Amino acid sequence: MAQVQPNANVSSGGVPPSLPESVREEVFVIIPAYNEGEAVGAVIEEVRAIYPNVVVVDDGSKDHSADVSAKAGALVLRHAINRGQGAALQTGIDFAIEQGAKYIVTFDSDGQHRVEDIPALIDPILNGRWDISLGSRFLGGVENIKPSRKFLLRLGVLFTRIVSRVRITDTHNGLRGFSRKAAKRIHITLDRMAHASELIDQVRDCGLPYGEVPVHIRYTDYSKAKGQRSTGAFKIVFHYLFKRMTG
Ligand SMILES: Nc1nc2c(ncn2[C@@H]2O[C@H](COP(=O)(O)OP(=O)(O)OP(=O)(O)O)[C@@H](O)[C@H]2O)c(=O)[nH]1
Ligand SMILES: [Mg+2]
Repeated sequence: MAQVQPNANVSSGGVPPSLPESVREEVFVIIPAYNEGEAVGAVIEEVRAIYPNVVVVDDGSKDHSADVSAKAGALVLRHAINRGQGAALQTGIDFAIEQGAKYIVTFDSDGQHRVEDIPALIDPILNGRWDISLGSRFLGGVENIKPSRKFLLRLGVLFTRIVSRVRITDTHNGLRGFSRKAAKRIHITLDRMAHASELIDQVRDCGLPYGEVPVHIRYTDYSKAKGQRSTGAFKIVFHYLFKRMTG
């Protein structure tokens, strides 16, 4: 049986609060959105104040997410039907590569992520330390999370440790950074939420160094009402294991 991988590298802090303008212009921030019309505009404005290249992938929303995103200055790609967060991320990553992105950040549209965390994701890539930064709320911080969600996320970490044999501290965190080289090696095939586990397997196997970066996640009343149900965890495990057995 394969050995459990040693703990992933961890960023030790000391990261500058902002990146040079020349680097910021090479960053593409990919924001998947599904019925996030209420929150996505403010998220885009906050990100665009610092990172000009913001790509929203409107995942077949039935609300005005796409219009709000375009008004806030994002480049908007649309799925004609709702395909899931995994599919939305892959669409955004492919587009960013095509556009010549040097660094790619994935960032949620429900207001849970902080723009201030982006330099810490890019810095180790910029300095050649690794190619993939995985955000960790358990190394950084998390506000207003329900204990039941925290427990499920911890179970997810244990699942990843046992099944994928990767020791990281926050498997289902959508805040990540990739070098162009790494983004080209990632091919998400699980359209819905199980993509996070598939992604970790690809990170493990892609032959590039990776590490974890402390980030802060804030759960708001809006994001809690809009976010995942705990029962979704069963679907994630089922989709992921089915793919592993058949794929
Ligand atoms: N739920 C859902 N989100 C999608 C979909 N496609 C894209 N997304 C976006 O993916 C991001 C993460 O979705 P969430 O449902 O908040 O998932 P999460 O943050 O892992 O879960 P919570 O901890 O419950 O917030 C959000 O920006 C969504 O708008 C989809 O089909 N369903
Ligand atoms: Mg969320």
